[in-house]
Amino acid sequence: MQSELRKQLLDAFTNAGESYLSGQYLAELIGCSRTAVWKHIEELRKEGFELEAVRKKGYRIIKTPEKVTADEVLLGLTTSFIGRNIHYEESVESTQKIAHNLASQDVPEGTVVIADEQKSGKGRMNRNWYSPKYTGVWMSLILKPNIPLTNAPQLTLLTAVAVAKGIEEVTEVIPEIKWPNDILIGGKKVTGILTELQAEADQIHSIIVGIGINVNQKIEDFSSEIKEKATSLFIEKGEIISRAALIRSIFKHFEKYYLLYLDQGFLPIKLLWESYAVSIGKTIKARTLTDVIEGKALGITNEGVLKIEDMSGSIHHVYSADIEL
Ligand code: BT5
Repeated sequence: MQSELRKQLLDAFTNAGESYLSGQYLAELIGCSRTAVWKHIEELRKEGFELEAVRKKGYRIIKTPEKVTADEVLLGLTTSFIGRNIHYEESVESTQKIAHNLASQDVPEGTVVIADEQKSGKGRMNRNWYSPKYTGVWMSLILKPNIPLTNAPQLTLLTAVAVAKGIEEVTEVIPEIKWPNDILIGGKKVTGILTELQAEADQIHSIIVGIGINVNQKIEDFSSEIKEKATSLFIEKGEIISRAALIRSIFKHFEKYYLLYLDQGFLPIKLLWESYAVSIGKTIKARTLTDVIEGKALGITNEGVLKIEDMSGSIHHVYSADIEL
């Protein structure tokens, strides 16, 4: 985790924008010695930040590194608790696994695990999630909402809205959401969300929301298994996208919607979700663990449950499924 001093330093550079900050000013602002400021600036340089130092003016950051380290995400982050504690690793098996461990150690809500590569990224029901190095956003967010266990799936839908908004803000491409956990562009999957729980009886201890976004992959980077059905923001937009900027934007939207949700419930999130929904009104096939239901997707209930009307006119409530459009 980042030291408080480092966070304050990055916040100061965030607020300064293009302006220079002197070592003296930073030391006074943060309440430390100029040597301590200098030491942290040297560490940022080692991480790949380029800082310009001008005599009598001070420092400013002119280039950030390729990785999505905690420092790079924190520079420019405007949230108050989502993503404020970042656990970054270059390569992991799965960020979900690390987040589960952290969650049981009582880390603050909003703590996030971010990796530049996952060697065994997880999808739902033990499926694989391809997470190659430096090309995507692979992260797990720890939440501790005081909500009934049965409402936990609503957080998958809330996350989908926050990610869709983030993608839209950073790329100007408008994605679509496929219930419950896919974000698509042009019918191809760009993001998957995996929501897992730590709970006792019907009391939620933590919710771990895993988010995987294909950002800078080229078509040839996808394995043959998913080539036909996956896409990346680079493929759709035609330019390299800053992963750190995307993460910051998602955190900003997530915090706003999460606070709204805790205050007002699922309804406002439902309306936002519907504005991105791709399957509503269409004929779909829903594969649940026990059944296949084919019919018209009518929408989601006020609780976030999918409603399907089959050929005989019966209405089915679907809590969890894979959807074919
Ligand atoms: C998901 O599962 O879509 C949830 C994916 C969650 C991944 C994140 S990354 C950070 C965190 N740490 C983890 O270990 N996981 C989470 P599901 O709906 O079951 O979809 C899985 C299916 O999507 C696979 O069976 C493939 O067909 C396909 N797939 C795998 N990797 C993909 C990728 N990178 N892009 C698009 N599709 C992919």
